[in-house]
Parts: sequence; structure tokens; C-alpha cells
Amino acid sequence: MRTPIRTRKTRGGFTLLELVIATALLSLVLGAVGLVQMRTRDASRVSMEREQVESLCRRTLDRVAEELQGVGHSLLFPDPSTDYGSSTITYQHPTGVSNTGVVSWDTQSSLVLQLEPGETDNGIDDDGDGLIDERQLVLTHNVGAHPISTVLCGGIPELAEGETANTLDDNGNGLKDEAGFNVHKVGDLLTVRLTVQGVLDQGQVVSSTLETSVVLHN
Ligand SMILES: [Ca+2]
Ligand SMILES: [Ca+2]
Ligand SMILES: [Ca+2]
Ligand SMILES: [Ca+2]
Repeated sequence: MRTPIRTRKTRGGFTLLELVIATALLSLVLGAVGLVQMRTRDASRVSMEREQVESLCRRTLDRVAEELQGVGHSLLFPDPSTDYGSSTITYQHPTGVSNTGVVSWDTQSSLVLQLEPGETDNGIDDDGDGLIDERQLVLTHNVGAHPISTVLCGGIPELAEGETANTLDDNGNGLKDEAGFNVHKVGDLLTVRLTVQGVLDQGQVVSSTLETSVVLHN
């Protein structure tokens, strides 16, 4: 008895419909991979910008702490003991002590928060850098006679992160309506707070806020 021979129909290639579906699926996969890569790059850029802003904030705060360490507590002007602290401070460093215990002091220095060049205090980004009414922190030695000024940091907001101008402590740090740079005295301790901002490519603003304290000279 003869076994029937099975014949199988062989195919030489794909149909047009199969090719269209395969191409569409490949496009979808490549698109998804591209999207993931783009989001990863964006996240990486945001992370890098945040790190740069935080690093600038930390370096500036360290410089300010070095500058204010051991200055005379009764020679601070204006008095930064109120609930508002101060965004401007004039101070003096001790230079020596006489045999009778009298302390001598150097000439006045100051830290002043002022509008960046090109900005005016009008709620508008006048210089087009993505920040509104941003300030810079200026250190001046030998105030009065022959002042020598240095800009320590820019991109400082008018008010600290989380604050609005309403005579309340919105961000819960104990100070009302404090500026992006603020010094506050409690006893012989001076606390310095700083907020620095940066702008991402898409215009998003990132902020870093840090604080440190220094001991004053009696
Ligand atoms: Ca601006
Ligand atoms: Ca402005
Ligand atoms: Ca506050
Ligand atoms: Ca407030």
C-alpha cells in the first residue's frame, strides 16, 4: 500500500503586508529606544545642572563663612538679630589685643546683596537669562577709604527658596521674608543662608539652598 506523499507549499519571501507590519513594529521599537535615550540624556543634564548650582552655593557659603568667622558681634550693622535677619552686613575682624586686653579691629568690610547688572527690580527678566530680578552677592574690603569689591556669586533670588513677601515665615526656617542671602544672629552665633538658582535648556529653574553658622567674637 502506498503512503500518500505530503506536499508542503514553500514560500520564497514575505508578503507586502508582512513587510509593512514588520517595518512599523521596528519603527515603534526604535522610537521607544530613542525616547528612553532622550529622557536619560535630559535627566542627566538636569542632574548635572543641579550639581553645578549646589556646588556654587556650597563654595560661596564656605567663602562667606571663612570671611565672617570671628568677626565682632557688636560691630555688625545693621543688627541681624530680628526675625527678618539681614541681606546686607557690615563687620570688622579683630587684629590684635593690647596688654590691657583692648581688642583692635581692622577697617570695615561688607557683604551686600544687590541686583545683577542688567536687572531692575520690576518682576521681569530684563537681561533674558531666565531668572527674574536676580541678585549677586558682593564682598567689599576696606569699605569707605579704598574699597576693593569682589562678586562672590550671582543667580541669587530676591527671596529665599519657599518664601513669599507676606511678613510670614513660609519655608519654616524661623525667618520672615528672608532674601536669597541672609545672615541672622542668635547669641554669639551667626547663621548664613543662601539660595542659588540656575536655568535648564528648557527654561526650568533649579534651586539650591544651604546654610551654615559661624561663631562671633565677643
Ligand atoms: Ca534675569
Ligand atoms: Ca527685573
Ligand atoms: Ca523663612
Ligand atoms: Ca514670607
